[in-house]
Amino acid sequence: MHEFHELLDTASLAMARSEGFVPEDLHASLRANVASLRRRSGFFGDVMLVALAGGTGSGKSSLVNAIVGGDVVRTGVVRPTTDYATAIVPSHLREAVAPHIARLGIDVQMTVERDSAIVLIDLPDFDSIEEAHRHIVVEVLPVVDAVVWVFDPEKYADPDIHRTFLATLAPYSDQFVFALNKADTIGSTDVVDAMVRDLRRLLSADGLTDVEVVASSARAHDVWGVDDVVRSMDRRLDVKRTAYLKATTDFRVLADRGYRACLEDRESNGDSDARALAAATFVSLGVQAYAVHHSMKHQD
Ligand SMILES: Nc1nc2c(ncn2[C@@H]2O[C@H](COP(=O)(O)OP(=O)(O)OP(=O)(O)O)[C@@H](O)[C@H]2O)c(=O)[nH]1
Ligand SMILES: [Mg+2]
Repeated sequence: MHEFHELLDTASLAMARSEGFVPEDLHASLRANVASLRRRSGFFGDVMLVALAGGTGSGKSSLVNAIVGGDVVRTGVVRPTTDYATAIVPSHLREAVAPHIARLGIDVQMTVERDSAIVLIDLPDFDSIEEAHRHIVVEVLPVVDAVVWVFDPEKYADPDIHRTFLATLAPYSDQFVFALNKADTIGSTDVVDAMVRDLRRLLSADGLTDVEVVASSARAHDVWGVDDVVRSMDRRLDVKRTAYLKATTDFRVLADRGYRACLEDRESNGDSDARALAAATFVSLGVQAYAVHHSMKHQD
């Protein structure tokens, strides 16, 4: 897509022009985004990377197994069970995506016979006693195209999850699917429905718009609702568009940060033409990212 390549060029230009005016971590994010998107150019829009994220024991690994229909990743009663990010790659995609996934810091890749354009990524928990787990989640979330957030009835209202993760990710609402898993542990369907509504309300208070929450049970031998999770993924996460929507949202967020950083730098160091040019380039980046995002989102 021509406009998308122009957007990457503007991002590179913003990087070059803002050197010294914006914080190094902003530069690093821009650099990583551009490099990763250029690396993916051969299969961008044909493959979608979807992570499963959530608290310990919410059933992420069980849900992965239920979605792919096999015991692919380890599940367990001893918490936490999953120690590293694992990509579940349909075999026909392996050659194209394996090197890219390895460079994202996802060490383990499992191949499954599955006619799908989705690479699922089973993450460790983010509320672990193991700080390393949270670290992995924080590293991996920004590099995937979409996330299935897996909650359970006990912890779905945990303020840490809402405040630390979801409220900061409000611009990415379109990239998310929500499962209230372990719904089988609640005896009454009325109570499950009330919890689904309550979770939807909490997500909306986090600033996430148009969310869908689906109740599921991924318990071995009592699987239900997982088809609804998959349908929610199909409805919300179009393979052709999702990677573009995610990337353009990243650039909108980074352009906004870059522009603000330039203004702050002016407060401290006074006017300069070079900085004004950097600020203007961030504005261009934001406008271009918005235009590509809008046209992808509303394309038939
Ligand atoms: N009743 C019930 N049990 C479930 C469900 N999903 C998972 N479990 C059980 O809950 C325990 C934890 O499941 P996992 O799939 O390992 O959970 P996880 O989120 O991957 O856990 P971590 O890897 O530690 O973060 C296991 O004993 C599963 O069998 C569910 O929907 N209902
Ligand atoms: Mg797990």
